Amino acid sequence: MIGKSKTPSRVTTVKGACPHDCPDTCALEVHVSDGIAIKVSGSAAHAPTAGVLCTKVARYTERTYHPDRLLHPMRRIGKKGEGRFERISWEEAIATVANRLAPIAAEGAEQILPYSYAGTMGLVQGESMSMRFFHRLGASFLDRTICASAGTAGHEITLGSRIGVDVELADQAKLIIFWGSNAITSSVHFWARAQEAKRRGATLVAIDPYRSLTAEKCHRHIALLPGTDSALALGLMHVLIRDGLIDDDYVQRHTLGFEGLSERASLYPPAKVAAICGITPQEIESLAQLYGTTRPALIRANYGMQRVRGGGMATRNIACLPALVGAFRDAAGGMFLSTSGNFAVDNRALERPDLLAGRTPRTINMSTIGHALLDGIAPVKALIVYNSNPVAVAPDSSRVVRGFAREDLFTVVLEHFQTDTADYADILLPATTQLEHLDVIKPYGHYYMMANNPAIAPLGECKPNSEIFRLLAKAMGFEEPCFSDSDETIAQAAVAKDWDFNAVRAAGWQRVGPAKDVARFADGGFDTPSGKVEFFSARAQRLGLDPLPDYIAPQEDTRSAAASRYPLAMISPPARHFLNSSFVNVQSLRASEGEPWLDIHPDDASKRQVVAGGYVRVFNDRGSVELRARITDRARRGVVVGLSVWWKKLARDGKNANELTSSDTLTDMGRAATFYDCLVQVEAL
Ligand SMILES: Nc1nc2c(c(=O)[nH]1)N[C@H]1C(S)=C(S)[C@@H](COP(=O)(O)OP(=O)(O)OC[C@H]3O[C@@H](n4cnc5c(=O)[nH]c(N)nc54)[C@H](O)[C@@H]3O)O[C@H]1N2
Ligand SMILES: Nc1nc2c(c(=O)[nH]1)N[C@H]1C(S)=C(S)[C@@H](COP(=O)(O)OP(=O)(O)OC[C@H]3O[C@@H](n4cnc5c(=O)[nH]c(N)nc54)[C@H](O)[C@@H]3O)O[C@H]1N2
Ligand code: SF4
Ligand SMILES: [Mo]
Repeated sequence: MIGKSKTPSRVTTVKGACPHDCPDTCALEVHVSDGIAIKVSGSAAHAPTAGVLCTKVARYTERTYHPDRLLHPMRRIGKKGEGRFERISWEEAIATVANRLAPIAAEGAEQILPYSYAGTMGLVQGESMSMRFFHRLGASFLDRTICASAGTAGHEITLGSRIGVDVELADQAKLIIFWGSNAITSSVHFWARAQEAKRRGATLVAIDPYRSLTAEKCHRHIALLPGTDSALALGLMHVLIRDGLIDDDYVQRHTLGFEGLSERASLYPPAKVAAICGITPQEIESLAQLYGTTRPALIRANYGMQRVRGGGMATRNIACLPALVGAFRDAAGGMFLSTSGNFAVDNRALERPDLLAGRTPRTINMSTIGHALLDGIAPVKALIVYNSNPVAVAPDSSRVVRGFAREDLFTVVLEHFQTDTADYADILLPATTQLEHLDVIKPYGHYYMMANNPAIAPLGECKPNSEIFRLLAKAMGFEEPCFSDSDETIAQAAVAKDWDFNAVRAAGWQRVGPAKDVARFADGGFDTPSGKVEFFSARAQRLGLDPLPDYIAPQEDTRSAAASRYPLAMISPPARHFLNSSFVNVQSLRASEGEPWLDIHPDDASKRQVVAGGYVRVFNDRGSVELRARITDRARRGVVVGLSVWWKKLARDGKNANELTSSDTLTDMGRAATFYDCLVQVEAL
């Protein structure tokens, strides 16, 4: 060996795709040396990614090789919630789960409930083998409402499916309205395009109760009260119609129900709307002027305005605006909530609902999981959680915890880490991360189907979700051939029939949808029942909803009687360095966020003797949480802000903002959670 120098190992690059619940779905380049991922970077060749990743995923190796990664199956030995486990083998883990599920299934399979969301947006590691397994069992359906279902419903009854503006054109817009969207945090690649638009002279406007990172960089910021967006949209319509700023030709040819809309909007003059929203009439007048006279005008709505009782209606009203002014005539103008409507994924092939064999199990709403576990008419006896951390993220957390703590509930959790939810597992199963498994991802912020190649071998004894459900299916004696499908076969079933998944995999992505620069709705062609923008919606009427846009006040209104006890409206939107509750346990990212803060306006703070940096108790009838006060006019008067979603166990009092949020009120459409419809009181500690 003497004299021989060690040859530097070769670094290879593997094409991947970010799995997180983020509109940007970046193309990743995973740099691998000696079987170790040494760096993750963004692909320069993928136009939406443009060579840049957010700070979270740029640190992906820190998360992947985190010393706390779960590496072996485990069985609980402590009390539920205590977090004490012992290592077991895969054989024992799978046999234990199968042996516990079999008698429950024999008695009534609906007593088994999957609980999952978008921890990974991968179609293979998401709802494919897992749903085949649950369909074959006849388990309860899960209504996946925790995020976007209210906005989706409001968009659908107005414009049809969500085919948002191509992000690659956003730099051509002359006006961009960020409506309930903190793009710097939650869609940084859209923000990069908006900045380019700004450099080219575009005006940026933010509509947000909080001076978010995005709002502070916009030319204008309208800081309305939470849950009042539907009124603001009606106020804008009022002025647009009154001042003749509408595109008559577009309205006549491509919309339905203008007269009704016009009548409704006449009931919302600026003075009235200003009082509802807690803003000035002038702000409404001048935004309407700007919107009615600037083209291309793009509304970048995100989901911030739909987490309140009237969240469906808010989205619906906002979606009416581009039709009124003819903004859809421009490729860079219109509405951008999501682009997921572009992609035709064959969910039947993935999930195989035929395995239900005629059964129609009950549906349980994930946003009311606490109620389902505690007071469901028929009990939930087994819960299988994957791709989600409900003990931290679901509303009305003390109820959720009481449900998860039930001694007679059998809980299985598939995870990367021992999360707040994992602490309640009977059996805890270690799952692979995106660097370790194959997948294909349907994005919701651009026009490319994305493929992910495994870059490294699974760590420890980790297995992909798909493989875990394959093993469970086998142990339960399910013999249908689909339970033997490989991940490659599932991925091929997910993408368009005329594509070769292997080719997509080699390229990393495949663009779908219209050619660039095409104004998709310039000549109408919406996929609503009438093919038009439906100001009047018969579908809404059939659902028992108002067929026309209207204002629905928040359930917990700052002007209601309840506000005498709980006068502050609390919102808990995403923190920049976390992704929901993912990444909270990554030390460097948690350090960037500091600790669980409460942003409070100086006037609201001084009324309560709250001092900067002091701890406060935030409470309502549902619970309380201790946060550290940050006195700042980023929070408007009457609104407090606790950026989220913290791991409870990493907070000083073992709690997070969801102690305060409600599961008693759901949204007007889509049965979604009302995270930002939440009155509280604050006291100094
Ligand atoms: N870094 C990071 N990125 C994320 C996430 C994350 O947790 N962290 N989460 C991902 C997920 S799952 C989703 S769904 C999206 C989230 O996307 P959104 O839910 O749209 O979240 P944000 O983009 O942060 O925008 C929310 C903004 O809406 C504001 N807001 C709150 N209430 C109201 C209201 O009543 N009206 C209006 N107009 N604004 C309101 C908040 O103050 C906040 O600034 O982002 C995704 N991207
Ligand atoms: N107060 C408040 N609460 C909120 C929100 C808010 O704004 N405020 N936002 C809500 C929204 S928009 C959403 S979408 C939900 C999100 O809530 P969740 O969907 O629960 O998202 P995360 O908190 O990111 O948890 C995802 C978990 O999945 C795990 N995971 C990731 N990939 C895999 C995999 O391949 N296999 C397995 N087995 N596990 C994996 C991660 O480790 C992580 O613990 O939270 C909601 N909760
Ligand atoms: S979280 Fe979003 S911005 Fe960050 S790498 Fe993933 S897709 Fe890109
Ligand atoms: Mo979400």
